[in-house]
Amino acid sequence: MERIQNYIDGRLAAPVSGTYLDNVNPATGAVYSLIPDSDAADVEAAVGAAARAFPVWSLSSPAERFRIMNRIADLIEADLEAFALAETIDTGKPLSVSRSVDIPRAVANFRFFATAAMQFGSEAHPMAGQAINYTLRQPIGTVGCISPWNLPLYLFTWKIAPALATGNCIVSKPSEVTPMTAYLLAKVCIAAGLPAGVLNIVHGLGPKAGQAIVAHPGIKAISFTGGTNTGRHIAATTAPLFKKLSLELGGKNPNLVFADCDFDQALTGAVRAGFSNNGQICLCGSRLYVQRPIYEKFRDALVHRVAALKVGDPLAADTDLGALVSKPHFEKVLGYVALAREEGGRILCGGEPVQVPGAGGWFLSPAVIENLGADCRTVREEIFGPVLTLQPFDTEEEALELANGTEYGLAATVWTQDVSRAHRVAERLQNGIVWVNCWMLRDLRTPFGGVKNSGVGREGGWEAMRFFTEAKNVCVNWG
Ligand code: TXE
Repeated sequence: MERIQNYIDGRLAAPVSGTYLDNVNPATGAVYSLIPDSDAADVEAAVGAAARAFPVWSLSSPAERFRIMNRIADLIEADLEAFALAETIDTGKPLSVSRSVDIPRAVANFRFFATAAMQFGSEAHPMAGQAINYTLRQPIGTVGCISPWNLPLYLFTWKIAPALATGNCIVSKPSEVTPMTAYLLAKVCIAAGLPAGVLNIVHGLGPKAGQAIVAHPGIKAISFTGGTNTGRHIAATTAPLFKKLSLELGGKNPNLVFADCDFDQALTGAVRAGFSNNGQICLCGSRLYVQRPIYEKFRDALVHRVAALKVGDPLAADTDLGALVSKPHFEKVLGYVALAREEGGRILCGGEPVQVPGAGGWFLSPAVIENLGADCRTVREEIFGPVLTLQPFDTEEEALELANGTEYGLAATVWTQDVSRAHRVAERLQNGIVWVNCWMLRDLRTPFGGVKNSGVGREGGWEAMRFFTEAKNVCVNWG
């Protein structure tokens, strides 16, 4: 049985405790590897390594960081099939998705922020005849990056890349549910010649290894993606330590389809937004609102499309939806389908366990549920699975009230061919991201994050470069 290792001080290392946790393949339900059950001792070693590496790494040239980050990207690309297979076995998502989305995006993260390192600058403010102010943007020191299981390497590198590009050293922890691609990344970093201690990867449980990272006084900033409750706990831990904090949390995203939309475009978009990655993306459009004149036609066409999605072996080329990521998560999602029934929902399709021949894991048929009011828990709480709620609306005002009516505020999608309505609605939606006539169209230069219970801070582009640097104003009097 393969034993995943931590990556500390430039070397692969067993956990200090010597204890390991099972790593399960969700498509088969079988343990297929072991991950370190790391604790504060491992984090302490990682923080020490990062502190030793910081003086040299922080003064490395942007060109050197550009070179080595692109080398890492090259080596991931060269081994894309192995990364994609590891991602699929860890997460249960179709291999076609790992191959076309997750791993290429991790490569893009390194390349994008390698280039940002070469372009990143700051501003100066002259005081005519008297002084000049200039802003120094300097790396923070050792930063903590903690990521979730849904897009493992994609979200892990989305944090690590800007932290490296800005000259920081890192103590990171991927989700214990999906550790394998981070382990492969550690091997790539060694092969790429990343200096020892610049990046450290500590595997293990959130409340144990993760908490040790969040609470360590030597770690000056935390970039976290995960559940809202966990984010709340991390905020409470870091606030008294005055750490910089970026929280990318949950979402319960509205998808507004107006009667004047491009029907087929909106229909395809609604299926993608609702069921990509089995609905296990914080950006998924899990609350679908359709304007009444086209509601029944849209509903029937949607149910037909969703019912045709193939749930199956993630390794099969024609699989649309693989396994959910774990048994506990499968049971959580199934619990919400039962709750929807209790709340008066009409299940139009799906919501049932699926027995996939030859696989023993956790598969669920994608569900579309109507007749749930705005105050239902099924409509208000993040399910994070293949469960889409559907409701008609009449006016733009009503659509905005429904869309803004939850504690979350991450992403919203609007389908309309009325350009004025598009801008008017986008301005009034309480979200960090609004897509019009598209979904998940991503430009890495743009700010990324949510409002309300969807998080604090922004990732992406210069926002990420600024998060991982301190701005020092130097004022030189020459008058
Ligand atoms: O998140 P967790 P999980 C939502 C989604 C999902 C729920 C739980 O609703 O069902 O969150 O998912 C680490 N100190 N999103 O279990 O538990 C943990 O080990 C430090 C939305 O993935 O928050 C893992 O590495 N770290 C989200 C990471 O935090 C701690 C994507 C996330 O785990 C910790 C994923 C602690 N006390 C889930 N407790 C999005 N916005 O994309 C846990 N961790």
